[in-house]
This record gives sequence, C-alpha cells and structure tokens, in this order.
Amino acid sequence: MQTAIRQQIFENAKKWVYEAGERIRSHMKKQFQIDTKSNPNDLVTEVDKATEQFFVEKIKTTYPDHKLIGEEGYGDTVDKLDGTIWIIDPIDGTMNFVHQKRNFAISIGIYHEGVGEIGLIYNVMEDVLYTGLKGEGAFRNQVKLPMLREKIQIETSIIGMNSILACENRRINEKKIQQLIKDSRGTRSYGSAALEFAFVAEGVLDCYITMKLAPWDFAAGSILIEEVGGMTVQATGEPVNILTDNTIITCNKLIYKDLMTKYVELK
Ligand code: 2AM
Ligand code: CA
Ligand code: CA
Ligand code: CA
Repeated sequence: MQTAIRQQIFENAKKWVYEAGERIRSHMKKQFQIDTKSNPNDLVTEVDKATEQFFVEKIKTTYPDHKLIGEEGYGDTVDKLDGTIWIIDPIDGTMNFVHQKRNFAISIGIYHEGVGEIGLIYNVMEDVLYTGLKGEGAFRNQVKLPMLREKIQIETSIIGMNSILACENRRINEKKIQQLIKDSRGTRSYGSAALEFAFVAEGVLDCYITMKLAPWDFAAGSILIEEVGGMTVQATGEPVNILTDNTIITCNKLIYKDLMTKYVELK
C-alpha cells in the first residue's frame, strides 16, 4: 500500500475510533438494550451494533471501494483478501462493557491484498490508543513501544489466558496448561482479546493463548505484535488465517519453543 494513502487512511481511522469511543462513553450513561447471541453468556448490546454501524457509514462514504468485516454483521461478506479490507470489532470485551464498565476496546485491523497494514486498539475507558503500522512500529498513544524483552523464559513470563483452559476441556491438554500455570511467573485474564494482544505488544504480558478467536479479535493485534518483534500463530504452529476462526498463540519469540514442546498439546 502506498505510504501517503496509508497515512491518510490511518488518520481517518484514528479520528473515527476516538469519535466512536466518545459515543460509547456517552451511551453508557443511559440505559441500553442487552441481548444474548449463541448462549446466555454471549452478550451483545445496542451499543455494539450502533458502533459498528457508525464505522460502516464512515468507511463506505469515504472509501466506497473498501470492504468491511464486522462482528455484528453490518459489513460485507468477504471470502478473499483482494483490495483493502477493514476488520472491525466495535466492542471487544462486551461482557466487561456490560458488567465492569471498563476493560473493553475497539479493534480495527486494515489489510491490503492480504497484508496487515494498520492496527488500532482503543482502550475506551482508559483513553489509551495502541496503533501499529507495518514497518513503522507500534505505539501506545504517541509513544513508540520498544521491541519485546530479550532475556526471558517461561519462569519469568506472565501468560495471558482464560482460566477455563486449565479445566477439563476437549481442545487442549489441561494437565500441561496447569503445569504452565505453575512454572510461569503468573497468569492474567482480561476478557478482551484485543487488549491482551495490546498488552503483549506493550510487554506487560509475554504471551496470550486462546482456543478460539474470530478475525476481528486478532486482526489489529497481530499487526502490533509483528512490529515489536513478537509472533502470532495458531496453536498448531501454523500461520493464522485472517478470514476464519483460529486458535491463537501470540508471544515473545524466545518462549515459543518451550511453550510448544512442553505446555501446548492439542487434543
Ligand atoms: P467479544 O467481547 O467481542 O465477543 C473474551 O474472553 C474474549 O473472547 C473477548 O475478546 C470476546 O470478544 C471473545 N469472544 C467471545 N465469544 C467468542 C466466540 N464465540 N468466539 C471467539 N471469541 C469470542
Ligand atoms: Ca461478541
Ligand atoms: Ca471480540
Ligand atoms: Ca465484539
């Protein structure tokens, strides 16, 4: 993607993200409708939907030839990676949004011909914007993030994961995950995949493991991780597919081998 065009798209995306964040904060002061999706804990609110519609309207008006994939379904049906695609999660961490009124984010990844060019993750209540531009680094607000730590092993790592991974389950060997919990310095669970990616990029987590993410959960985060020298793969070790659900390991490269050989065993 041409640098000048990318910069203009980035500036617009940033402006819209801040505007959407402001709208979410003001929406929260009023009553809003909460519904469930696939199960009683899978929440969606009218704010998720209105926020996605806000982005659809802005993007389609300004960039009619761009495509858009959004969690709440107001975007396009996209089955190939041609052209420019915006991958949007209007609220990542809806359960936190509803129950905690914090710890949720707007996540936007912009891809051109299949390459991740621009990533934005906005922690709405903290007013912290994480961004990444391919080849230009990752930033927290305007401050460039350093490359990930160079001296690190599992014993000195903080691992992000949902604690359900350590319970009996059909996807991953929970005994090995329990060992990872014992061997690592500690574990954390934030309930927003996009924020966990941002925290790995920032170096406050060293790894995030999860057994199911949709494209809008990791589209932005994987761009940021790349820019600080980290890696994002499926839990099989294969590259992620940006158009489907994936298992995900995103981490400091220095602990990847140990993670895969000692702790991650898919069923
Ligand atoms: P959401 O809030 O946008 O739905 C919670 O651990 C994290 O997992 C959040 O990032 C949440 O995103 C995401 N999540 C919730 N349900 C999911 C599902 N069925 N598949 C993939 N990710 C999901
Ligand atoms: Ca959801
Ligand atoms: Ca999400
Ligand atoms: Ca969402």
